[in-house]
Amino acid sequence: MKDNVVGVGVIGTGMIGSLHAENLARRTIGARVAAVTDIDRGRAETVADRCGAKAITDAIALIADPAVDAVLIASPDVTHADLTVACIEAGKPVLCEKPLATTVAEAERVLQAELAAGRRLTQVGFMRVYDRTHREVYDLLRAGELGEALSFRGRHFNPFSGLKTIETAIVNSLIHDIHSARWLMAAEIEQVYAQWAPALADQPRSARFASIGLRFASGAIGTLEWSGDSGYGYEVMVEIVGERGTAESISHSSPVLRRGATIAQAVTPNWPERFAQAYVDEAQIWIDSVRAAAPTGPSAWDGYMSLVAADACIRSTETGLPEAAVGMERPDMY
Ligand code: ISE
Repeated sequence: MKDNVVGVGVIGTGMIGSLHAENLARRTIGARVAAVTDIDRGRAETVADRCGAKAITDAIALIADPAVDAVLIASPDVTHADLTVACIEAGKPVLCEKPLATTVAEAERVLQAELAAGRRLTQVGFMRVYDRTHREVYDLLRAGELGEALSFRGRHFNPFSGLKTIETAIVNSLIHDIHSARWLMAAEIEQVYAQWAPALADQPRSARFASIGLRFASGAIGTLEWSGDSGYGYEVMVEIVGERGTAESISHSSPVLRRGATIAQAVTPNWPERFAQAYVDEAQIWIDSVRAAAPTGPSAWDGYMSLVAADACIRSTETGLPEAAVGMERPDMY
């Protein structure tokens, strides 16, 4: 690290990768984008030019590059586990976009790599923990304002962004809500029951809407509601029912307009707008943790246990029954 400035290598310069690169280059103190790579070389060159970085053709070469002190992985989901393991083995801190992996076995391989390294190097991109409206609910819960948490409700409605299978909806999108549930309820998910409505009648594993029942190790229960085509924009909210009341996060911060016998409120179009500040805060907190060599935020364990619950959800869609979510013993390191 030169002059205590973290040189970050960004792998993947699609929507989320280029957003992270811009945040690291322009909105983060103590960081610079040293290198970027993408299988689309033109896209990598464009982002590299914008961020004053070099474009490297290969992800493994980027991880090994001496100018790269830490790595941000925003490449396709199936590449996350291998690239995270490569960062751990190179001894470089890594912020891996969710999901940590696409299977439990792959996520466990990342855990084993960190256990072999004897230290946490991985943070997983569950950026909702940095969203103000989620943190306000978290703080109320941890302050005991609601008493014991009895139930969790999560709503995650997306505008249409292409046909998704129920597996992709769970592993790529609902993985956020699974982590939010574990994080806010401070309890692992023990059992799930997944139901969904297909997007296309002739493609039964396509997903338009999903509803997932949860039971936590604490005995609390919950539901996750997901849409792949909301028809009105992007909405993410959580609601916790406690012994002494409920806490609901605010979904929309825009003004409520009353005019012509109508009440209206603008809805954020999609996740980059809804979580713009959360991504900036995630980058700054990650860079601060790298400079201090003090890992923070969602860990590889969170990535792994979220996948354990996601895998149970997929099994539930196959059996049509509630399924148990059972992970490995929690290592002391987490
Ligand atoms: C996307 O990858 C994200 O991470 C967004 O936060 C989520 O809302 C969206 O459904 C995912 O596809």
